[in-house]
Amino acid sequence: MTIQNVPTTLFTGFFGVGKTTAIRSLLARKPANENWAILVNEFGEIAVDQAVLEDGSTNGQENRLTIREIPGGCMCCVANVPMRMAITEILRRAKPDRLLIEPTGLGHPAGILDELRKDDLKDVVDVGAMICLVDPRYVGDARITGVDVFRDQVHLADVLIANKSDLASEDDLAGFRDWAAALFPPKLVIVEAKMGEIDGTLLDLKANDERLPLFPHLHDHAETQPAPNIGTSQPGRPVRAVNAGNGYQGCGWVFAPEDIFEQDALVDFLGPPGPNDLKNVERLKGVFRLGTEWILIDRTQGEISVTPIAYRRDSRLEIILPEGEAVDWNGIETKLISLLSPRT
Ligand SMILES: Nc1nc2c(ncn2[C@@H]2O[C@H](COP(=O)(O)OP(=O)(O)OP(=O)(O)O)[C@@H](O)[C@H]2O)c(=O)[nH]1
Ligand SMILES: [Mg+2]
Repeated sequence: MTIQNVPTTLFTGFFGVGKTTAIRSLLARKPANENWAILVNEFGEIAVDQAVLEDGSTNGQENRLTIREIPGGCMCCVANVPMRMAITEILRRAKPDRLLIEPTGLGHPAGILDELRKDDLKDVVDVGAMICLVDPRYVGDARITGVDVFRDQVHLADVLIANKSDLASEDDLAGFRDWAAALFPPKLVIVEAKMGEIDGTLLDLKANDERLPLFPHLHDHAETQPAPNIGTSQPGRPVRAVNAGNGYQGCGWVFAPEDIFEQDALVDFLGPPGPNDLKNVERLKGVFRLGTEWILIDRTQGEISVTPIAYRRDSRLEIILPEGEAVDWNGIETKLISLLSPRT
């Protein structure tokens, strides 16, 4: 059976704005008879979003959902897992009715769109309206709006969502509305949302193929590095991988499934504010075993949340900081190991 014109939606937006949350919200409302496939691409080498998305699929429909992670940088530049191969493979395996793609917060939407619209993929996927989530509290913050990748995410989007509207003030939302209304070319849809609860019909909107990137060169300068072989963790001896690029640096750890953490000590350490090294965290997320229970710890610049999670494979953590921030990954690892419950 040839696979053709699979409706495909790209979810863009900066680190921690709520892309995975929006996909989870849509999954919770997925028609029971539809197969969906999700491709998630993370900046760091240690993937956490897959665990979060699997958690959202506990409505008895696991067999109608296929998730694939591409860790370690921009998905169309990762040398050892070319994006087209990943897409072809997931489509062949899942034969989905719909494909949702979440690039990293620093993903170059133009590069990804180019890949989706050329050669063999152009008939296989039917790319719909691009959905970009923004945090209305930061549309006036030049540290974010001045970043070329962010500007292209917004510029190329057909649908603009002000997510986290519950955390924004009326002034923030008014600022967002003014900013969004002034964008050119105009957006098809501009909406406000909380916890990524967006209307499912947005997935069926057509893209405006005439939107051209402001910074087409961005993609050309992306680094392409093969993912490292990080080996296998042993109890009390995690493995780790560092990653850098596009103005950020990250480190991720995988702990052995036997390793057990204690929630309060972990949350105290991971902040905010956390130790000096972690004061300027851009993004931190991890899943941890606490005996029989497991939790997701999710920290953005300003907030941290701790929630139970159904994932049960291994404890893993990914931390991202702006490049140039002094950070002692060895020291953080030693501290994390010291937080493990003694083995009996
Ligand atoms: N209060 C509030 N929290 C939200 C909202 N949307 C998402 N969050 C929380 O923000 C954190 C980050 O959400 P994610 O969905 O993981 O963000 P993301 O864009 O996928 O993050 P990356 O993939 O790391 O770039 C999580 O703790 C979410 O629960 C919202 O509308 N309101
Ligand atoms: Mg995500």
